Amino acid sequence: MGTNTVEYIQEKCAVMRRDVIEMGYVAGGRGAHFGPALSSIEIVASLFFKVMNHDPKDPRWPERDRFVQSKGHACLSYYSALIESGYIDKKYMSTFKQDESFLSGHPSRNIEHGIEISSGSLGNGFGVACGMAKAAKIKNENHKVYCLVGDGECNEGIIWEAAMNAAKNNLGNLVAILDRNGVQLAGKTSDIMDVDLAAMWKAAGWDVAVVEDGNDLNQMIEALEAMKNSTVEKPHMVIANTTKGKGISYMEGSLNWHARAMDEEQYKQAVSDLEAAE
Ligand SMILES: Cc1ncc(C[n+]2csc(CCOP(=O)(O)OP(=O)(O)O)c2C)c(N)n1
Repeated sequence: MGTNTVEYIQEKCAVMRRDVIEMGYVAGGRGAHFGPALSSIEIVASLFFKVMNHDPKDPRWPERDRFVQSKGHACLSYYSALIESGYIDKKYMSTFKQDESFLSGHPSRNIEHGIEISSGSLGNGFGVACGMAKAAKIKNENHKVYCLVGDGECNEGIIWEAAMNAAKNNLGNLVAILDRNGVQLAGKTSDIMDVDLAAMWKAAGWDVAVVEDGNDLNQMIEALEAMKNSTVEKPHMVIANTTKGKGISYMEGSLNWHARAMDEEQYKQAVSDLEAAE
């Protein structure tokens, strides 16, 4: 995956945004987490199409890098990456959130389709990712563990317990990415817990980098590659400033599109926004 050009990954991002809209619309009245998925597209695409060492044809390859989407409610960005990289056939898109589908509203462990762990209870996936990195280190395995967390998710106590433990264990094989979109479920992140996240992660003992625009593919890839190649024996944190709902005019930065059902008119507008951007 490491040889893909930025232009190629940019095209993948466009297709992934379209996949998010198609799957979310299929969910009908059950609704979908559109905003959290759309802010994280460039983060997930950078990992799956450039940074991570993995093989969609061999999902159980022991040396594969692991990805954990701790902000599991944003599963549509994860599913779109798994679809576009070949872990999941496109025919399953129409089953999102339907009864009996493996494409549930939060990721459910399914190694054959590239889903390493179940997640959705905020903070939990991050704790598991820290444990996976520690296990790899104990077993002298060379793969890395990448974990996507949300900024609202950092309000969870479990995050800090796991973060301090990862630093204590010098988990240089762990790279977390914080999707700093500034909006959580119940409001703006700054209105709920107004903290300096970079300072907090540094204080917890992590190697921290900040990406000015996490929806800019070049910036995202550069930061992730730097952390991947870093020899610093500390867990790594990339804080990516992003826009919730990125790419859809009426969703960008909105408090209304954390999760909800999409009607036909909104669907048509979303498709037209994406087509205009191409
Ligand atoms: C333990 C737990 N508490 C509450 C929730 C409900 N919940 C789902 S998403 C969310 C907000 C997450 O915000 P953030 O981490 O900023 O992610 P974003 O949606 O902005 O990407 C909340 C409170 C949950 N999933 N798990």
